[in-house]
Amino acid sequence: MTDLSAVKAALRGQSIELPSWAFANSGTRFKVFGQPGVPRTPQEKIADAAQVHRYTGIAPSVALHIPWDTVDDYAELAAYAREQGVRVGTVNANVFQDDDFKLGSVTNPDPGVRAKALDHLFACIGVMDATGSADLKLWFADGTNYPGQDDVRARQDRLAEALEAVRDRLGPDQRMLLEYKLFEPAFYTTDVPDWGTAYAHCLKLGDQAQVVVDTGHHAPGTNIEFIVAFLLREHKLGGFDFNSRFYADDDLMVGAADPFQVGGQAVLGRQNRQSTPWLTERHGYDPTCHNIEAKIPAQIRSVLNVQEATAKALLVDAGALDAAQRSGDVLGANAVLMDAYNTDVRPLLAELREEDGRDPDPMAAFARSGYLEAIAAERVGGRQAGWGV
Ligand code: AOS
Ligand code: ZN
Ligand code: ZN
Repeated sequence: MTDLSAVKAALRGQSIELPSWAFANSGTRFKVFGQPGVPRTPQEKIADAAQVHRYTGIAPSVALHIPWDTVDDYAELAAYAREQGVRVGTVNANVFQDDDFKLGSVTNPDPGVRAKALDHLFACIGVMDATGSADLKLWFADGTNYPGQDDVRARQDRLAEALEAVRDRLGPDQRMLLEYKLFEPAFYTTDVPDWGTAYAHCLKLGDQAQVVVDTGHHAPGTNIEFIVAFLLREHKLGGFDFNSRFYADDDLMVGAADPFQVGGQAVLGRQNRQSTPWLTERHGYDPTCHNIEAKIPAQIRSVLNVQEATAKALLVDAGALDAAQRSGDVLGANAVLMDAYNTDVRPLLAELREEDGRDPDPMAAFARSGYLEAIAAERVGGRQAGWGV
């Protein structure tokens, strides 16, 4: 039997970090569709993210992307976030949008370009110092497009050198989170293509380095639950970029392609007898591609999808599952999971919100609030996420 008050307590401890750039205009290389009222400044992105937290209660921090969120005074930005009821979270480095980085950033064959990339990573640590952020997220677009283009092994050496320099610059309470991605924008080799590569680098770097699992960054058929279980066991799971993945890295709403996978990962967190990753403070998600749907409601929907998956994971009867597994009862073990997965957790979550003084239906409450209409009237000239900012 599952103790519902313990489930609620665990859900109250959940926090999901929102990406600032998800609130700006975004799109694909084919077209960026503008939306009315999109933020013009980092402050407006934070204000929008704060709306998601206001209606869900589980999105209390906002990840920055530098230089997309460049401001003169980062301490002031952090204070502004606090006034809005949220805080600055992970700082995402961007070493992929400068002409100099055409052949790579920290793995570029040119030492001058590598130094420039490293300087940017150090600057991001400066932003962390000023905002109180504990985490630096590193995703590199580095790789090659053609066999023979560069020395793949030498690029690993350059990567290791840069990562060590970053590690040495971190404060004692700061972490570096290394994200991997199978392909794109490089199409022949990617310098951090998979969890194994990220893990190998992080292992050498020590305790302050951990791996980020972006759920959209794998080949079709990859068992992400296994990766999560492995990294949890090694204490190397730094966080998630929640994402969907119908075909490749689509950055659509969390769980849109495979709701069971999100739940499965939460379950694995429990099976590993650690708090689920969703219940730690350090995870975020990265849906940046709300091109055709309104951004704030899409973020609310994503956050709620993760919350529902978490609730299902918490409802798994751990005792029954353990007994079934130990006795080799394959069907029984699977049935325990499916019982939890098939539970409609929406009434439980509505009750939780009401107990906490929130509207039981965050989507409807936000729609009624008039916020979207207000920003559409107030803000003119909102920009695309990053590019040109
Ligand atoms: C890119 O595919 C990654 O998911 C990164 O997390 C990236 O920094 C983010 O999507 C913003 O572009
Ligand atoms: Zn990502
Ligand atoms: Zn991605």
